[in-house]
Amino acid sequence: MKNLALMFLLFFIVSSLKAEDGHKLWLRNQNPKPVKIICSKQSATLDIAQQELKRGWQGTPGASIVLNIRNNKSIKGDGFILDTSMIQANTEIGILYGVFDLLRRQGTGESIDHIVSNPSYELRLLNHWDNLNGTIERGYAGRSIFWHNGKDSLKVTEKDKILWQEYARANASIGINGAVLNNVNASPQMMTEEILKRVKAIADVLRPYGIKTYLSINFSSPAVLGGLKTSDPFNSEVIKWWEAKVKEIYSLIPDFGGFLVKANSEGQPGPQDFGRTHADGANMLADALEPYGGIVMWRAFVYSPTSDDRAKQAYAEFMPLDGKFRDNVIIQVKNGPVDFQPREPFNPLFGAMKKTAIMPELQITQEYLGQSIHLVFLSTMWEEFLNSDTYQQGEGSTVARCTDGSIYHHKYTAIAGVSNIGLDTNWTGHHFAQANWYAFGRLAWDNKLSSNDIAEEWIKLTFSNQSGISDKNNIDWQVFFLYPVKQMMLQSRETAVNYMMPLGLHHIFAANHHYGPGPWWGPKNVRPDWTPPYYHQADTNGIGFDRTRNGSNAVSQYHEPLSSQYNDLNTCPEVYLLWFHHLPWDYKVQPKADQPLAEKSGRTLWEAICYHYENGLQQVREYQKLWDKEKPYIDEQRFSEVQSKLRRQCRDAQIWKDGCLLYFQQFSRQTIPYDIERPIYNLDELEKMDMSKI
Ligand code: GCV
Repeated sequence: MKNLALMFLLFFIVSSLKAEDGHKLWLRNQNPKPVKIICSKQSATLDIAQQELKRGWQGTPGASIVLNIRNNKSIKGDGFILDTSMIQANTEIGILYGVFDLLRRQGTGESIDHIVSNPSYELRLLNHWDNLNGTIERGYAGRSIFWHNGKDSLKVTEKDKILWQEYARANASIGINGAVLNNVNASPQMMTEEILKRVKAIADVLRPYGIKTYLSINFSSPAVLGGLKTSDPFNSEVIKWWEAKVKEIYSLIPDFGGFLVKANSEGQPGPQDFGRTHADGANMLADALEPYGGIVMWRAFVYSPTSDDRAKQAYAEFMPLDGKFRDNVIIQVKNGPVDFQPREPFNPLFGAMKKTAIMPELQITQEYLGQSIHLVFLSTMWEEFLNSDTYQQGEGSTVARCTDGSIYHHKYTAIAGVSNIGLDTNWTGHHFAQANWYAFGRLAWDNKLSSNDIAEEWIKLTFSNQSGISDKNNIDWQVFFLYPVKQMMLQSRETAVNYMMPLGLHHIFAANHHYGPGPWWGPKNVRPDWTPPYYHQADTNGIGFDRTRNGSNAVSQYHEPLSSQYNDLNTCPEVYLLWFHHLPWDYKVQPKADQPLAEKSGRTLWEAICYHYENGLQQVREYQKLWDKEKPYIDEQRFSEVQSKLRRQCRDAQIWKDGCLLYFQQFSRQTIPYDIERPIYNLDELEKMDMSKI
């Protein structure tokens, strides 16, 4: 009888699951109820706010809600106050954010009782690494939604506009308020009149959703495009060229946000080409933008091929410039000192640059984390980063507090995420990669949110079949779908670290594409800091990069007590062991009671490495089993697409494990512990494999 009831319930659930392609993201607006809206003002943004309420209302049918723009001291910037029958904000966009938050709460079953919500960062931007020919650098979800190639590529079509509007809506729903439309490896062509006209068309669609448009610029545009003899930021003709260009941009886009600049990095031109500093270059552009309220986001992603340690360079180049930038310049710093690795300590510039505004740059697109194939929820990584204590102004000076205006008071606070979207129907290639877009927006709005809450919200909004989470049938859904899937998401980043680069290993990817393993890849004609052996330093004596005081001394860039903590093997967190230390293979990994991930007492480093790789692989296998069990709770299309990606992730995790263990074993000269499953690939076949196509 019990079985019959269960079968009936499953049949009911399955038959009510409509096919979904993921295009609607977390905004699925199922069965809205009628609502009365009272709003005394009219504008494009308020019209959208009202439409959204009608499209998604899940509260009492026929209830009334007042949209009230009235100043209130407890509301900051575009924040809002929510009550069951009123949304209050200082700005129109604040009302729209309030509407989306109210609908989100209705969808997840959270309370709506006098909520005051203010953004952590004033500027919350997506960076698109989209090229003018429609390709996307490190994009894994199809081509650009902004740029196409071929004839008529600049013609703005209805299809373009619909997509841009959907994009703007999704961003507004999570509080994102800026978009840089082109790659930081920027083409000078970006500044041509015809391209700027298309930028204007995009800006016009994004504007009512509160999204400002920004552009990446190429520092040598005055010479390459303007025909000047130089692009020296001190040259008066160059200064005039930029002033005229900025004027032209603002005549088309009056609320244009400003420029993002990658200068003197990975071959991009910059002020150092003319003997000037980053500050000289940034300030020249900042002066041109200042009369219009525009800003410059100047990236600190710099490293030269000759340095002894790439991880030290941003700090070395930028610290001496602290206090030399205009107040409309923000230094954009990647979370870690190397490059968006599966795990890095925070970049020591955070908190250290006190007289200059600093903004974190996170990577939503999974360049180094399995691209659009592996299921990796990045929120836990960003939470770990934001909560890292820099100690720069005493204990509790977390990266979040050093960048959001709590500790230092600069003109702007900002955060950016490198976008993972493209023309794929589901926007992000992998259905679960949508959660990373969502999580970035939520954390940019509130940097104290937990990944647990973000994951739970996202699952409810993205997969729940019934509206109104309080429905009693949902107990089954919560126990058998929500909680296990949430656990999988929360664990997934650690899993990827395990099967890719545990214990502080980093940048051991195969060449260029950064997908599969390539710890062996080190051709003589390639600059060493682009090859894995530079980072893992494995030899018969041991493995790891010595950044202690006896090594590159990168530890000195961190404030005490961190500097000594990282320097000392007894206190260095295990997760950063091989980031900061070069250790012998038989080093006994110390148990550290306060670390949840601590190794078992008495394991050698070699054994610990082996178990991490094995655990990573086994964890992905568990996800595969878990997902298969979720079939009754999810529509066929999304179920099978995720299932197929998980199969590939399992195979790739196996390749990572076999490749890394067999390669490092040549140096450790020790057996892989016998309770670990044996490799199924040979090292020589892996070394020959094209790791971008595994
Ligand atoms: C846009 C890494 C990536 C590059 C990227 C660069 C950057 O090196 O591999 O594709 O270029 O970072 O952030 O500028």
